[in-house]
Amino acid sequence: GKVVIATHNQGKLREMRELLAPYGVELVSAGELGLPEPVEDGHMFAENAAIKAVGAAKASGLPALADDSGVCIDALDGAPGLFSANWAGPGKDFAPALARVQAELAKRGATTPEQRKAHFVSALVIAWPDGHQELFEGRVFGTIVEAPRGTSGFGYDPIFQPAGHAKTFGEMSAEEKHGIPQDGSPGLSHRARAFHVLAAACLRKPA
Ligand code: ITT
Repeated sequence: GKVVIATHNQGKLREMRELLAPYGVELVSAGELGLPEPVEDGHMFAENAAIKAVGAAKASGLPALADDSGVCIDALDGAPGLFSANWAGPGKDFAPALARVQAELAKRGATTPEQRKAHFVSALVIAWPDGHQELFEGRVFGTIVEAPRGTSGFGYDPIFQPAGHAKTFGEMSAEEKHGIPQDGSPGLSHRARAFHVLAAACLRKPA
């Protein structure tokens, strides 16, 4: 049956559709259903993902999948973390958020890659209308580069370079950022890795 993708973030929605494409699940977005954006007042990614998934499942009567994610920077004690979307401001223009990251790192004298370590987290919750829910998480470690590079992806992608790679997420194609998770490997991005665990637990590829 149908599954609601409980996000209002277009970049995320595109990636969630791509990651679910091999499974032939019929998807409908929260926006298409006119579902409201719930208040995300949890203290962990998993809590916020549950708020969004349970809210959408109850409102729609369909199973709903939500992703709560963000970038955690070691030198900033994990900021922006849960507040990754908030740093962008209401216009959702990411330039100010990227500039703020650089300013905060400069304030702390963090110039070397070692001092600029960061990781992305994705918490996926699938919830059913009766309130049952399951959580799957993925993360990817890397560094914050000194100046944005690339225009692919969304959010903090132009300033995040995953460990062992020469490109930022902003310089990668969607396929590179996902890391071809469909070949049985866990994938590269936090979201691809979370979907890899979700798929192993609940999804079957059509024969
Ligand atoms: P929904 O709650 O409607 O899903 P949102 O953008 O508010 O949309 P979050 O609260 O989970 O979602 O915020 C996550 C933020 O973290 C997102 O806005 C991006 O700025 C950042 N982020 C998450 N995943 C990312 C990725 O793969 N690449 C770049 N930035 C990412």
